[in-house]
Order: sequence, then C-alpha cells, then structure tokens
Amino acid sequence: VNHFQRKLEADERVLLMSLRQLRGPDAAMIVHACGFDGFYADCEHGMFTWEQASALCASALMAGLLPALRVRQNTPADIGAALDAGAQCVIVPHVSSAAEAEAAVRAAKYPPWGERSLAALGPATRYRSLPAGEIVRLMNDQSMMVAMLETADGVAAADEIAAVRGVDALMIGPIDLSAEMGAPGQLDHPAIRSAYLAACEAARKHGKQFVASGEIAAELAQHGARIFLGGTDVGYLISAARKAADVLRG
Ligand code: 3PY
Ligand code: MG
Repeated sequence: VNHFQRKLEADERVLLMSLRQLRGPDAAMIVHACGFDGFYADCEHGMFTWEQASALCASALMAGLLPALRVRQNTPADIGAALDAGAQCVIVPHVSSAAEAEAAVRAAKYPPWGERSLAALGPATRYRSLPAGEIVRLMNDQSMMVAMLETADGVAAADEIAAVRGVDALMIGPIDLSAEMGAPGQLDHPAIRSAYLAACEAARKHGKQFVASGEIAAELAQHGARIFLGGTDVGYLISAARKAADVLRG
C-alpha cells in the first residue's frame, strides 16, 4: 500500500491535475506548487512520448507526487509501458465490459495474478535493486488501475466492472459518452449525470474508488468519490492568461 492508497483508505481526498502540455522535469514541481497530490498525463489524447511520460513519472516519484498515466489503448503493450515508465496509476480508456477490465488487469499485474512482463531496474522501483519476488509483490500491491467508462455498454456494466479484482477505481469519460449518445459535448445531459451517479455508486458498493471531475464533482464527493481530477495545465493557462489580457486591454 503506497502513500496515496493510505490517504484513500483514511477517506482523504487525492487531487490530480491533468497534464497535456507540461512535459519537462519541472512539471512535478509546478503541480506540487499548485497544491495537487499528483498528475494525470493523458497519453491517449496528449502527444507525450514514452520518454517524456517516463521523465514526468520519475520527477513525480522524486517529489512524492502520484504519477498517473492514461494509456492510449487497453493493450498489454501500452499498460506495461506505462507501469514500466513509473506510473503508479494507469487509467485505461474505453472499458465497456468486465472481460475488457479483466484483460486490463492481466496486463497490469505480474503472474500469477496477471501476465505483465517482469522488467529489471527501472523508474517504477526507483532503480532499487530489489529481489524479483519483492518487485512482483510491491508492484502488484501498489499499482492502481482506473477503468474509464465512456460507452453506454460500459456504464451498463459498471457493477460487473467494479467487481473485477484489480480494478481500483471507475471514472466516466463524459465527452465520448455524449458523442455516442448523439449529443457531443453536452455534458449537462441528464444521461451523463445518471452515468456519473450510477458508476460512482457501483464503485463504492464494491469498495472501489471513483474519480470525479467537472461540475458534478462536489455532488460525487457526497456519494463517496475521493479522487478528484482538476482541469488541464493548458486550460488553466489559457483561462488565466485571457483574463490577464482582458485586464491589460481594459
Ligand atoms: C472523455 O470524456 O471521453 C474523456 O476521455 C475525458 O478525458
Ligand atoms: Mg474519452
């Protein structure tokens, strides 16, 4: 159990800032200075190379921050690479069934639980030369996995997905969900709201975490969500900079 898992067990909140553009070694310091517990780098839609993602994770681990990476696809190659890069939390997009969640867990856990390939020294173990058995035990215990539900099928299967051993948290992908519904970007749609509430309830019922974001985050906190996703680095930059420009112009 790592520092963040202990926080969650103590019912404390864990705040993650979303990264899209910050890719250098200063990112962890900036995220820390902003008051977040960690970051979530979106490697599905953000243009991070593995080298950049790994440097981000290494600097987060040095700074005592939680490095979370969203992988591009639910494949052993992507999930294994994210964990080898040093991610302590892997966010798997587009999980639509318990079978897909089980496949993600097999990719994320070492045998006998899963099929993750055992690597030698790397950022995930902070380059400590640990006995292989210890690496297996530590990583299987400490790596967290979030299943993103962003299809109607995924939302309908929230209960079975939450029940999968090795799925630590659920999260909604409201943009893809709204697009699938034929209402792209309508994040205040009642069906999106019910998806959040249903997925949060399913997660909590199975003793799992829920990752909350957006306008509904405060309400989800009332329903037991403890991991909170803030906005993106570039979103914060643009909104603050626009305000500053307006002030200067006025
Ligand atoms: C979605 O809303 O579809 C996402 O992937 C959130 O980043
Ligand atoms: Mg999405």
